[in-house]
Amino acid sequence: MVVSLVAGALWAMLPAYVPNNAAVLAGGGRPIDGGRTLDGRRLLGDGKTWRGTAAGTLVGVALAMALNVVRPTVVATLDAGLPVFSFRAAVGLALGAMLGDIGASFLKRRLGRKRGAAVPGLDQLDFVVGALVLAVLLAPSWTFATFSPARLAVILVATPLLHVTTNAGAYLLGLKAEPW
Ligand code: CTP
Ligand code: MG
Ligand code: K
Repeated sequence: MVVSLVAGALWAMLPAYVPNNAAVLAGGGRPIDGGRTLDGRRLLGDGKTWRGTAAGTLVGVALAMALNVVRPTVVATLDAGLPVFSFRAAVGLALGAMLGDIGASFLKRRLGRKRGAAVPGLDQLDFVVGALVLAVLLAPSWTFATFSPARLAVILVATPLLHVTTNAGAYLLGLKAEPW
C-alpha cells in the first residue's frame, strides 16, 4: 500500500527529477540570457545555458519513454499502480522542470543572489512546481489522473530529500560546484 503509493509518486516525477542532473553534466556554452542584465543584475546568470536546458529536456523525455517500455516488467514484480507517460505529459514534466529552475534563477537574481547561491525551499521545489504547471497545461487530464492528493503529498516530502542527497553526491563526485 505505502510502497505502491511512494513508487507511483516517484515514478510519475522521474522525468522531472532527471533533467536538472542532466543539465549539470551537459551545462556550459552560451547562457540563455546572453549576458543581459536588469537593474544591473544578470537576467538569469551563467548557470542557465541553452545546452543544459536542451539536454535536460531531451533526457527527461527519453527517460519517460524508457519507463513506458520497462513498466510491464516492473509492474509484474512490484504490484504498483505506475503511470504510463503520454508524449505531451513527458514534455510537460521535463521541460517544465527546466523552466521552473530557470524561473527560480530569475527570482534569485532579482533578490541579488549570485549564481550558485542557495535559497532553501526554492532550490528544492522550483522544478516540481514548473513540471506540474507545464504538465497541467500540456496534458491536463493525464496530470489530474496521475497526481492524486496522496501522491502530491509524497512528492512534496520526498523531493527535497532526494534533491539534497543527489546534489551532495554530485558535489562529492566533483560534478557540481556547490553541494546544493
Ligand atoms: N545548468 C545549465 N542549464 C540549465 C540548468 C543548469 O547549463 N538550464 C548547469 C549549469 O552549468 C549550472 C549547473 O547546471 O551551473 C547547476 O545548476 P543549478 O544549480 O541550477 O545552477 P547554478 O549554477 O546554481 O545557478 P543558479 O544560482 O542560477 O541556480
Ligand atoms: Mg545551484
Ligand atoms: K537550481
